[in-house]
Amino acid sequence: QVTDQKKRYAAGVLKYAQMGYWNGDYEPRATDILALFRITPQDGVDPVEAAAAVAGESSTATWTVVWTDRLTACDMYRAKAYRIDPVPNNPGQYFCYIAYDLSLFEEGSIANVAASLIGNVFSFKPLKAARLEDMRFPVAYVKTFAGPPTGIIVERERLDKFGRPLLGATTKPKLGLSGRNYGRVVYEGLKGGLDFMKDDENINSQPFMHWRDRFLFVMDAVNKASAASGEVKGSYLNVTAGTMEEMYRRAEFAKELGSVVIMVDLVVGWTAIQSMSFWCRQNDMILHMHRAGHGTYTRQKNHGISFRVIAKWLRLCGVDHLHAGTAVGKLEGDPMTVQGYYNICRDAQTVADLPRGIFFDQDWGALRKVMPVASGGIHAGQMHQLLDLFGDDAILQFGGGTIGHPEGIQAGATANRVALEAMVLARNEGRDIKNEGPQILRDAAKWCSPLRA
Ligand code: CAP
Ligand code: MG
Repeated sequence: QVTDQKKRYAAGVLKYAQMGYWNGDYEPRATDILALFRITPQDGVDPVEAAAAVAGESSTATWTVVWTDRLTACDMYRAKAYRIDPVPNNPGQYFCYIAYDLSLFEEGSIANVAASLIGNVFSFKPLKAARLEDMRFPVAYVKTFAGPPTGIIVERERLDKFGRPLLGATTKPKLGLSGRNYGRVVYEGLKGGLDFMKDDENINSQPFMHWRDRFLFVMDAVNKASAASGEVKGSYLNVTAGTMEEMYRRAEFAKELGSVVIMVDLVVGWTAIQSMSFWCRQNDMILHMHRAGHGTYTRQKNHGISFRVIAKWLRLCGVDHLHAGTAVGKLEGDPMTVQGYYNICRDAQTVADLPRGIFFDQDWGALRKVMPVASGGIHAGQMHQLLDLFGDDAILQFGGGTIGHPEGIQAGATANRVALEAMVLARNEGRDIKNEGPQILRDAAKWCSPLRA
């Protein structure tokens, strides 16, 4: 193998490898940031060279040796591709492992991590495709981030809700309701038994309902439903806007009205998310994160970025709720892979788990835990599957599955709450909810007409 590699060096095929971006003997250090890319080299491109090129372009290299390299500690600063494995059952694809020295990154900045890791490599000619599958952050780097402002434990204490998943619903239709009608939907959903209502991703401040009207009517609904039920309730007020100044203004108003939670969307960008997280920490607010657009780069199996990487970045950035998929419902998702995302959100230490798509152990260094959100075409009839797949520390969110109920919104919310409580009770009594779930639901429906409907 070594002779073969020497020959290829001599033939000039392994340019990036020759520049020092491949080191098959390298033992990653505990302080290195590690990345796993799935690469598909172009026909005729040596996989070692392709891996070295990814390491090069995501750290210090450009397409040729430059004189100024020698003015830096270039041996240390070069990322090192140190391992490459063919991807089972996918001819032409390779898993390549790359180690980065900690000093290549700015403390507490996902924008900086992203600029390196996904900056150039995805349009690089020697590769047909590249996908960032997973990353391992050393605790030394994790501790440069503040993480979730509230976290699962503090959120449950503030809400005074324990021992079951939380329930939510996205107000529908997505666009077009006036403030007053919007508030009515929120009131009915919360009064019927949900813990949270949610603004949709594309509700910001449109001509049919300006943001202040929405906030006023929503908070009126939240306060009335809380008073009527004696429970703490909330509605994720989406503060996503065109500038940071405007987002802060909206968040301040939400706080002034007594909201426990605000929402931003992934589309605002990494730095904006970190800034909103900081604001939430200062103001004792829960931060809900919706992930609009993620499918444009997370869904392809051989190109783009895995959502597990996005989830890791978001936990570092500091969000409290994160849409992480369902595996049942209207959107694509494999149950084991989705469970892997939930583990990233909720583990104190994430352990490598290949069937769930997790390649590295990850020590979260006491960063708080993110509450994963299951949403997208789910309804009360799937309660046993959802509870079995995700356990208690999750938010189950039924938009159409509440507001589409044949007897109305409040009935939809009640059906979901009763289905959930029946299922939690059955599980706590030791019943096999996975298999007996439909029967448990039918039994509960005998006493609950909204569930029966
Ligand atoms: C769900 C939803 C959410 C998706 C996002 C929608 O509505 O409001 O945006 O769930 O997906 O607009 O589709 P329904 P994910 O409950 O009516 O389906 O949670 O996977 O990021
Ligand atoms: Mg939505």
